[in-house]
Amino acid sequence: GFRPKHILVTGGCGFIGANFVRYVARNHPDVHVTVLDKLTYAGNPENIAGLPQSQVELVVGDICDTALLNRLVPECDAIVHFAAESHNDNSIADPEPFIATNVEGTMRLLEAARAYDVRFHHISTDEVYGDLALDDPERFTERSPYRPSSPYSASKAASDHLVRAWVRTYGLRATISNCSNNYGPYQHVEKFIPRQITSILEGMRPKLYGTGANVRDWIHVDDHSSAVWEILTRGSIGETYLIGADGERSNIDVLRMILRLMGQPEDAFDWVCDRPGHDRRYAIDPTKLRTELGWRPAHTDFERGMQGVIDWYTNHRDWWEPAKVVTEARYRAQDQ
Ligand code: NAD
Ligand code: TDX
Repeated sequence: GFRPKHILVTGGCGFIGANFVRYVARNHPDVHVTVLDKLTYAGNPENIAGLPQSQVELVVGDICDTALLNRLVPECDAIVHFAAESHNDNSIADPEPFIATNVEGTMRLLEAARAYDVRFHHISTDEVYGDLALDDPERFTERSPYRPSSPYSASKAASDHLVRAWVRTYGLRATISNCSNNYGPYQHVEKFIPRQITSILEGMRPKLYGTGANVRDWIHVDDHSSAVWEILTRGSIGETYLIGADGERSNIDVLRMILRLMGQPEDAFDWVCDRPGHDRRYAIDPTKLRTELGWRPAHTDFERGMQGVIDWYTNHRDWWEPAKVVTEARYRAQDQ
């Protein structure tokens, strides 16, 4: 296996990146971490606060900044690339930053990794495969065709293709993982689960898009982190691994669970207009990751995981209240 000593984590002040940095600090105290994050609306240095300063260092900057990459990348033996514009609704309102960060930014990082011969792991999403019908018996596999629906998922698909091209053409030592929907602490309040929990805590009614029949395949963010660590250290170069934990649920079922756990009537929400092009269903077949690398999720009780997330948002109002005001104003302007 590959034993990294110093990793560069892009987007390490966002939801999944920060949880990954915390995972590494907890489980691999010998690994040094440099976080490179632009601190967009989605990035918050609080997300990695309290970690040992001797282990984790934050550099505020843009992954598109070649001069900065030429300074940071030679010091590392691996890049784990989480930085992205990540929200579908934002990409529908304004696609431009998605191309700049997700496509151009990934290209800049790949060029730096190539120049300094650094191991690269690319974090991607199951959304690159488009959607499945609600009653389709199939799930996504590593062989599913690319068929992205939104500007966000198209930009992530583009970034995956760039990584594959750099592997094939330049021999870059890279791997890709495409994960399903994550839940856990530090997730931005624009996303489905934190939006609904924080709305209830604020005395506002949750908002369900369309019919609520859309299905997402939920995985706890710590299980995503453990899978990424296995792929980074034991995955085969040039390979793609799908990450999922058999967590398919319809949106309306998830919302009713949240309402019930928070002591509300199960119909105490509003139906709002649907997301344009709304993907119906995502579902991951994680067989390759399980058989090749022996990975297993630790969080298999979704209701228990959800209770943990509700408790976290209940106890971290100072963390989310400023973003809540801004986010709901943005949604109101879109009638969502
Ligand atoms: P997020 O929006 O919470 O965090 C993104 C982070 O990237 C922020 O800290 C932001 O400041 C930073 N960033 C954005 N543009 C940057 C730039 N140009 N330079 C440097 N930093 C920049 O996103 P997330 O939900 O944590 O997602 C992280 C990654 O995981 C993304 O690549 C996303 O596509 C992927 N992913 C997310 C999910 C999910 O359920 N959230 C599922 C599968 C894959
Ligand atoms: O208020 C809402 N009401 C609602 O019904 C919001 C914010 C969302 N939804 C629906 C839309 C989706 O069907 O809930 C589902 C989940 O929505 P999001 O949290 O926006 O996630 P999704 O669009 O599925 O994308 C997420 O998973 C894949 C991440 O944001 C992506 O970064 C990741 O690639």
